[in-house]
Amino acid sequence: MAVRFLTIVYFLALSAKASAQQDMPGGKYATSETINLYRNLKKIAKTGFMFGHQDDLAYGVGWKYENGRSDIKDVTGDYPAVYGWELGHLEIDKPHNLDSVPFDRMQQLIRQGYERGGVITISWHLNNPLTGKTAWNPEPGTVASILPAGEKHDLYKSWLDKIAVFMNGLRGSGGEFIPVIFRPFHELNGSWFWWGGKNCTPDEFKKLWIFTASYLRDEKKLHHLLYAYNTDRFSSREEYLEKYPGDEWVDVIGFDIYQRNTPNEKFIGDLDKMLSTLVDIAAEKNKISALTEFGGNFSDSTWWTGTFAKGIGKHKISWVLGWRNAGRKPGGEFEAYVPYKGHVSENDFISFYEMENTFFEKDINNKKIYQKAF
Ligand code: BMA
Repeated sequence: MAVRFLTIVYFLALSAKASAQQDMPGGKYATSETINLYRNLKKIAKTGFMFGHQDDLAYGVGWKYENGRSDIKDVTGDYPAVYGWELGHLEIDKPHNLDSVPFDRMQQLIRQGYERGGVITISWHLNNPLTGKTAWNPEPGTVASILPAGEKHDLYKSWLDKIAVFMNGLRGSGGEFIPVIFRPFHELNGSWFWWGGKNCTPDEFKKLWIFTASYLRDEKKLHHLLYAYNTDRFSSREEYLEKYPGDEWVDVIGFDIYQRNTPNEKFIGDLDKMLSTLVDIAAEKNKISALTEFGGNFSDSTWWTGTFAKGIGKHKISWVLGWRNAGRKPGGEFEAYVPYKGHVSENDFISFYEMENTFFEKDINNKKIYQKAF
């Protein structure tokens, strides 16, 4: 009896191992930290979601580059679990990104976040390679111009070479590569970026995506990247998948959502509906799902528990990323999405922090997410 029981346990263990072994990110030769991150991100979604913030360690409302400071930490006493960073203007050899974050400092802050066990995700508002203007210059024909045989293809490759240098510079204290969830060509169904919406065909977009991911993986030998495919608000599964480049080239699927003038009740419904579709697609394709960027009703003192947590509900997503706390910008506009000390929703954010299914650094620390037994 005992022998038979042990035999069954042995075969169960073997088959669990075999199926875990098959669950690999698209980057075929991914480093072990990257593979562990990929698998653990999926596990996390079963019990809750991690909270992330763009540029969290670089600046907040009313401060810049104070070592160890973070608006999230000022409010909760804890750091976020996910750190978002942005590479726009690396391609044009600027020493700092389009939001004035110096790239060398960014690398140090990425390392700090990683050493504390945080997850790193990077977006790229790259300039328009055809016109030399910004990412928001939706010149038709731009995507075609950078595909192989296009007039700007070599220029685009030289931009990817710079991305590779930056990514290669991301190492942990043991010399290992710091895994990065790379999120290029985001909000891909909107018309405001040159790669978005009707500014290119689905076929051109897919070719651009596959060229980019295969160039970074096979030519530049980057094996510590996971790829996030993401739209803005969408209204159907078909719309969401219109430009999906294929399972081999995508590890994470997500979308960005800003509440703007939408009333809370409607926003809860919108979020719930889109997350249902997203999570269904992720389950079908065995991908990680995430709310890759969000911004809510910032003047509502109970928005976190009263609206945001309700919209997320029980949907199985791995993380959410609040966009940057730029504060008062040079043009006079105020921009912030997560509470800072003294903000009206500070107390409600603490209640949100204390919810069982929201994970911050203390929930995922000691680099557990990069280890096998999570
Ligand atoms: C936008 C705003 C801009 C910023 C850009 C890229 O949504 O936050 O101020 O330059 O993202 O980070």
